Amino acid sequence: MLLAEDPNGHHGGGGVLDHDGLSIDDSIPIHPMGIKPLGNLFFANTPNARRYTGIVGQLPDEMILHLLEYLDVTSLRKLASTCRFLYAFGQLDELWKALFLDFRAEAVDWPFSLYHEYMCENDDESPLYLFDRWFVEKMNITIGSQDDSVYWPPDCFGPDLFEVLGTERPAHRWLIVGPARSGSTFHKDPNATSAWNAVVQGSKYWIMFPPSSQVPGVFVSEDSSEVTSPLSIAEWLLEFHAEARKLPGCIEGVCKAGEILHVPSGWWHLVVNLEPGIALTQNFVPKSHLTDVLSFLKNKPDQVTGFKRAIDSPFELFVQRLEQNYPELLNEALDELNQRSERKKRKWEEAVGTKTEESNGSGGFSFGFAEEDEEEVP
Ligand SMILES: O=C(O)CCC(=O)C(=O)O
Ligand SMILES: [Fe+2]
Repeated sequence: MLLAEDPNGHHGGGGVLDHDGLSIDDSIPIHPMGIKPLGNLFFANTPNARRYTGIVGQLPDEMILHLLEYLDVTSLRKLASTCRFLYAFGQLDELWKALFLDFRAEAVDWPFSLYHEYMCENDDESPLYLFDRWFVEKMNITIGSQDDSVYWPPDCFGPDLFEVLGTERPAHRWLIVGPARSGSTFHKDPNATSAWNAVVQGSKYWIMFPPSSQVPGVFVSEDSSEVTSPLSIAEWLLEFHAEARKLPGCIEGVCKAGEILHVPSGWWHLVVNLEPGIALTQNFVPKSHLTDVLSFLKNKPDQVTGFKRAIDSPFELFVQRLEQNYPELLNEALDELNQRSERKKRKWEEAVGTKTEESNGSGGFSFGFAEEDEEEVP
């Protein structure tokens, strides 16, 4: 990067016209900060801004950029104000994107009175959202079928098989409070669990897609361990909503106070509060998705979340508890798990050609699509 003064002292307009009547300045716009490609250095007779950077100027551009990645917002601002050359570096989107994304992931630990004040007064595009995982303990309330219970999980979902883990089950229930515009960006719920979400007050807009969908504007790493949804909810809605709602399998709607929404295992969802609201949510493992959960715990141990650190193998613990409480269900689910991995193995062998047409009798090479609730083949 060469940062030089524009020798003619102008920034577009009034330049030489070529024979099509187009100004050369129009076709190759001058960089707003006067930055020119490094090759120009050899012919430049204008001042090179690198000269005024002191010791930093001795480093190659790539290394300066790399060093700047280590700075926080304040240091980056200060350094960028020391000279024109560093100011230009300090404007780079990549640096700010990294700082901004960190900032967005920030959590605060506030008393409720302060959060309530914030909730009533903020105009933020993506307001802070309250997820309290310890509300039962803090409020000393009872949940379940006892007489003094304040609520009980809806019966229609059947037994929650993670209950066999008792106090060793991963985090599974939250009280959610937030102002209008707060919400949850696209995600799948943890450990292939299902969830229900009950609106107590307010209303929520939901948009959901089946597990194997590619949601526009949401980037998933090859092993699906990382989901990057770089836009805020409002930005996603402006940029991608129209396109996304045309996709097959898209489901959207509004849940009002007193209504409960079911999020089946593996479904993508984005949620936004249309007004200030309170909700309760619980993650659970229904019989119909036991195989998905066992498969997740077994095959993606590095992506398993919410278990206490002391639990070495959530998969083994779950299998052991199911053996004691639901032996038949466990056998069925383990059989299904074996069948799935056999199917994957066969598809792989067909794809890489280790099986001949004769031996597999399938007519040769074919790519299948993952069944809807089947784990994607990494
Ligand atoms: O109410 C919300 O923001 C949605 C929370 C959520 O993702 C869920 O219940 O699974
Ligand atoms: Fe969720």
